[in-house]
Amino acid sequence: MKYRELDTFPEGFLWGASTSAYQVEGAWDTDGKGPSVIDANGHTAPGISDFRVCSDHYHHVEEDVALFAQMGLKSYRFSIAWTRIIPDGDGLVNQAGVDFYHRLIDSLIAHGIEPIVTMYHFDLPAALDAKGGWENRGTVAAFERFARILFSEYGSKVTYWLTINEQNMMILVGEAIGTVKKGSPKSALYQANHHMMLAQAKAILACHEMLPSAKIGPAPNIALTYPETCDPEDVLAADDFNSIRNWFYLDASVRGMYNSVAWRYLREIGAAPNVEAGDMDVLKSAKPDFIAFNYYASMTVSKPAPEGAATTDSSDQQLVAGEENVFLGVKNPHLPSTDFGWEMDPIGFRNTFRALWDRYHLPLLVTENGLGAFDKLEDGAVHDQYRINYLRDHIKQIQLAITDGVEVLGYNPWSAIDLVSTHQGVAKRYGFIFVNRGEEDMLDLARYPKDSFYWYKKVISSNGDDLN
Ligand code: BGP
Repeated sequence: MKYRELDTFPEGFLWGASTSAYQVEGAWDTDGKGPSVIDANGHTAPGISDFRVCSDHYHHVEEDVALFAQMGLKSYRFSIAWTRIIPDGDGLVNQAGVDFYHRLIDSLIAHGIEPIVTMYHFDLPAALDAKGGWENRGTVAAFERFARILFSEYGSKVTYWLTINEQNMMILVGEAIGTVKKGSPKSALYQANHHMMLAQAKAILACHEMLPSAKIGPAPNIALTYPETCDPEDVLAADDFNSIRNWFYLDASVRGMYNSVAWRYLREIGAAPNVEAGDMDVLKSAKPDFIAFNYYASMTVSKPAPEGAATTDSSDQQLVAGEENVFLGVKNPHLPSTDFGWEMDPIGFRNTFRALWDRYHLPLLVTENGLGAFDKLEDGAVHDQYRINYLRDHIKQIQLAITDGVEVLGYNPWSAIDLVSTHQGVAKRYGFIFVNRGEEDMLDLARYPKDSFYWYKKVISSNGDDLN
């Protein structure tokens, strides 16, 4: 539908930006921090940066927050490294780690920036992993304890809480992002998923009990799936993939029930988890206040390949290959791709907003969206017009979604500052601020605002009116 006039962005819209602890902080073993699965897996290929130094945000925190304030950010979405707070995941609390996030949060508040805290973004403590990780039901209690510590430490300063970042990607493509061991069987992954669902529910309940005015929600990666054609079999395959990739996670988080199509799929592949008596009551009783979601692009699938034809699992958050008897990932011929092969679909953003709103009727908070590109520093500047175009096209679609009647709380694109990508090093940059380092050569780690920084500043100060 085309409108003659668009609604404006609401007052108090959270124009922000995002990062995660393990990708931006560095200082991987500083001040008592324990190793996470990412540190322990040494998740990196030759010539690709590891996560030991990243953007060294840990040692540049005041400078970085001052730059965020200069950009005019109203919110900053970051994650807390579980291993800074509790180095082995369930033992003693590390005061230096606790103090670091107090410093960060205080500095944000002093600059008028709303902190949005992700409690867990891919970096499970390695010591818990050694005891079975999320497959071990004991990790649920460890997470609840960690959550309660965060609420009592930071609850008086933080209103917006996100439980688990991209739980769906950890299950579907965990090998690519380094959160699970190679060759983990699907039955183990989906058991881990059930435990994460319980852990999230317990955190939501604890948040509501301890902090009555705080707001908490899940933060999956949600991307609407299109059928390749109007062949009913393609439409069915798209519906199946939407259930398996998107609704399975949100139906459990919001409605406290497992999506029936996804559940049947799990039984079909022998991966339905063991659900103990009372588990579903816990899921049902925990009600999120909003849905946070990360969106990069839509997906497109067709009916599954004929029997015997080669299909592989998804190889990346955005590259979907296919699964025997279920669907086949295909390229969408209508969409351009980034330098890294991720399709770009701003209209798919609006489609995704509408689908989420229709299904759940909860306020929506965008916690990631952005363009990974090979940026070049030239005479102290980075001319990233391609990123401005990408962000502008997506912001226009948010305004259309708002006009459609969707309640949108804010937009926090990835990433506030350059950081290390999940599996493609520092060459794949997303930030508004350039960090001067290479894959293995740390250079001087100096910060340079990119053209997109100045453009976004105008967008924010005009509350989305000035997108040019
Ligand atoms: C999301 C993750 C982020 C992030 C982003 C970009 O899936 O939540 O941690 O890195 O995608 O992905 P990548 O770094 O692989 O380019």
